[in-house]
Amino acid sequence: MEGREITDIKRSDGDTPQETLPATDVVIIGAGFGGLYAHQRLRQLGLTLQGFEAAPGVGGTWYWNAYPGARCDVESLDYCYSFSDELLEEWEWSERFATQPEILRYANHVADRFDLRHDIAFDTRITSCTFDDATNRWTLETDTGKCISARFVIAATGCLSAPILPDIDGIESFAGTIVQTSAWPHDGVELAGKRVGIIGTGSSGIQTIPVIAQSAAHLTVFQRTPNFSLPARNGPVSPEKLARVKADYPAYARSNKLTPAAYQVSVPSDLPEIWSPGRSALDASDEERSAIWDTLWNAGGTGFTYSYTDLTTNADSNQLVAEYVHGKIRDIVDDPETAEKLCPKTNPFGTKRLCLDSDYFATFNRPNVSLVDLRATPITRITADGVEVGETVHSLDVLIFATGFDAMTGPLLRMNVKGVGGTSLNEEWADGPHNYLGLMVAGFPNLFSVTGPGSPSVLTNMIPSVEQHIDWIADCLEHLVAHGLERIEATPTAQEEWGEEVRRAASHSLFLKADSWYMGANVPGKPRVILPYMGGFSNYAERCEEIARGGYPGFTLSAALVHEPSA
Ligand code: NA7
Repeated sequence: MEGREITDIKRSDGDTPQETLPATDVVIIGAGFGGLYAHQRLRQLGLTLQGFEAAPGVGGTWYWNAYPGARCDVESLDYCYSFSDELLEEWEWSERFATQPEILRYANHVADRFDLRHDIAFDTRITSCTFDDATNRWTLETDTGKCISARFVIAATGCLSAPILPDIDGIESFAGTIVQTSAWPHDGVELAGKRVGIIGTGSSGIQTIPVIAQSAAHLTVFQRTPNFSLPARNGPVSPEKLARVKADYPAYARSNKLTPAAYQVSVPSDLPEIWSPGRSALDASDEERSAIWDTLWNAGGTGFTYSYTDLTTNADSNQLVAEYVHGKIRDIVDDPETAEKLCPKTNPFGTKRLCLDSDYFATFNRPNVSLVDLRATPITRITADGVEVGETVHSLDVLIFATGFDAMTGPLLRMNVKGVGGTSLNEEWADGPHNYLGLMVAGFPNLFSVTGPGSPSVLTNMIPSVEQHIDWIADCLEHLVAHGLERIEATPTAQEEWGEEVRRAASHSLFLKADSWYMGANVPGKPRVILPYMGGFSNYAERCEEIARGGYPGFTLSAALVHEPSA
């Protein structure tokens, strides 16, 4: 079972009469941060636009993931658009790490302020995209029976928007309420006083577990793999940082784009003087490391990971930091057996998506929370009553799936994309994604993906990253229009070389050792390859710029129709 099956999704039944919408220059798929900015930016080019969005509203991932405790783990002052100085100045974030409702309000504010909704068809999912080589146009179909022809398609479909439900025996027989964190009902789920179970302890599980534990009668956490998590230490936005950033917000936001993660992590002022950037953890004494890690642990956020340069490239440094975090877990969790089960030992530190939490480990000290170790005994089946693990049935009223996504490739592969000669993207990517710069696939002209596989995307601050991609795509379209060009596509050679570059950039990383969604390892049968580009955002953005300035080497640009349309 996959996708958002348990929510009410309309599906084209084949009998639905197709309504043909007026042809457009550009179709923008998705109205998350990427799609919204695409509307704003492309509108200035004078092209006709038609957007489609599966959800009833804007926000993308922040629309769907409305589970209790959902929060961004990039600091809110950095997690914002930089295209408008006024927008930067007027929006006030209330917390250091913004909650999902606040981020969704921000997305809605942007949509209203820049009047971005009128070209978007909501509640509409794209079910197929087919390229016609004769006319250089894409035909897209929707689950509402609509059909549209477009010169260009921008897939702003998100990286974590294709949820997966595990194939567990008996799932449909559960008599209580089943809910996914990735499709959480906006009118809430009644959890107070209920026996709640949750499967999954990735970022979503780790964020929601402490909040749900506060109201559930009992919360049973079904854990297959423990995860590394750092304390967020959330709170109000720090007045010092606010003053520093607001002194010249546009300059601050622009400088985010000059960094490897599109994000400036601030070093706490009380960091011991012995710390200096650019060192290996192995060059520090035990005392130095502890002092530095204690300070960064107490400061909260992802600054901890910037303590030394080689935490995710050197196995010995990684072991040291893993042991440090295990020590913290053992300090926090009262029951030694539970603490041990919560210590991640199967994946190197920081190589699966590192989580930020608010009292996650301490939650296991509550009398109404229990941890079930699925590594010791896997789930046998789901029954009407609850979840059966070995011989034990855990009776539940509500069962929550926080079981992740078919990351990065899933959203594109679920759209039934067919390029030149009817070649399917699913076949082209059967052994993993192939593209140039994470932006275009050879054989799929005029189709751009936003923060897709092969781009830095999920390893960066996503809003600056989507802005960079959309700006590049907009400049490219402007170039095509200005030069009377009809079609752009990546060359197979450039695509192959980029694939090499993506592999090279990851080759020294311990990421390759982890069973993570970065590696496609969370989806049965998915090829095991590194999905994001690890060469750093600023280098990548510079490379994209250079290619645009140089007249798009690695792409074939055609002036007219490649083939005359048949009569
Ligand atoms: P993740 O990080 O992919 O986590 C999914 C969790 O679900 C993870 O703990 C999985 O265990 C668990 N899982 C998946 N299938 C099963 C089955 N069959 N049985 C038991 N447990 C299972 O997804 P999230 O939504 O938490 O986070 C995704 C990203 O969103 C996150 O990284 C942030 O970027 C925001 P496993 O580790 O596979 O053993």
